[in-house]
Amino acid sequence: MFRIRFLFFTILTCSIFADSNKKIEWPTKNKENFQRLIKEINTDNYEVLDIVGGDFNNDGLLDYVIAFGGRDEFFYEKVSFIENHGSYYKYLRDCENGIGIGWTYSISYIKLDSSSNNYLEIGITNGFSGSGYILYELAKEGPKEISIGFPATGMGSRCLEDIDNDGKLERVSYYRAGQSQYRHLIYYSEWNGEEFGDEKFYKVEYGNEEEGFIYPKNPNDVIINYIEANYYDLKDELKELSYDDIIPFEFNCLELDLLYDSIDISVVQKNNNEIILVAKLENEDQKEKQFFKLKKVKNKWKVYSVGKTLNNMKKN
Ligand SMILES: [Ca+2]
Ligand SMILES: [Ca+2]
Repeated sequence: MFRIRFLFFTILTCSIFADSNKKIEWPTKNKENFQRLIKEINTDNYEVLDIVGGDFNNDGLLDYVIAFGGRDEFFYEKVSFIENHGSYYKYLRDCENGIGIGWTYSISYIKLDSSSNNYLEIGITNGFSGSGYILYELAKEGPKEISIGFPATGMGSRCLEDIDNDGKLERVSYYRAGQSQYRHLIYYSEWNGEEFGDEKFYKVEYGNEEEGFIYPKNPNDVIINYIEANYYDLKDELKELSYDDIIPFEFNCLELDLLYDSIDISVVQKNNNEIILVAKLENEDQKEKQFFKLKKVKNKWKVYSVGKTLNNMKKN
């Protein structure tokens, strides 16, 4: 069950799960020396789950990153770096997992841009709702962590990919946002040669079958959708849900993901094509009230006006 859930999640985002049937490519040169070294490093008698070769120091010789495991066939227990000196191999050190949570499960040799710099990327997951990466460069003493990408909430995914196909990798973040739509918000940051810059909004991706915005059927759902879209600043959704122009309002959704459970929406006034509802949010941290007037246009409920009190509703 656990594995199915994880796979389902990763398909929606960007991570590629380690292939358990992957054939291990052992180096062919100085093989005995290499295997002896592996035995020395592998004091806990793990299985070798993966070997990735790459010329990290640009000396024309392939260096190797070895993933050891044993708890199951997917997750790594340790990842070791071996430098190729031509006539012999030298163990430098293990790749630290500075994030200290979750499990690592994939290794890749990557370039972030057209420079000669080479990096190692290790995939990491908390096992159910979050996945990310750890990025290393090769320092003299061994692999050095230079960037960790993992969603702060533990929900969502961060990965390195070239979203605009310009040959440079961006750090891309996917967050599941709200419950009124099955949507992921996608943000990206550019690599400037040393670090990833500020996160910028990229786009919304809908995970439903239509892969698009689904207009909510009843007034309550319109309001929840409107509150979420306002919170995440999703202009297209707000526009779609508004009768006219978008009406700015403040509704402090500290626990937005729990909105469906904690919000109370009730009808104040109603006729065939017009309805006024009040949304109340009340818990330990907050107490909020917001009135919404909706009008029916071509069988869709649209937000006509919004206000903190019934007599003070804004209409743009
Ligand atoms: Ca090398
Ligand atoms: Ca790019």
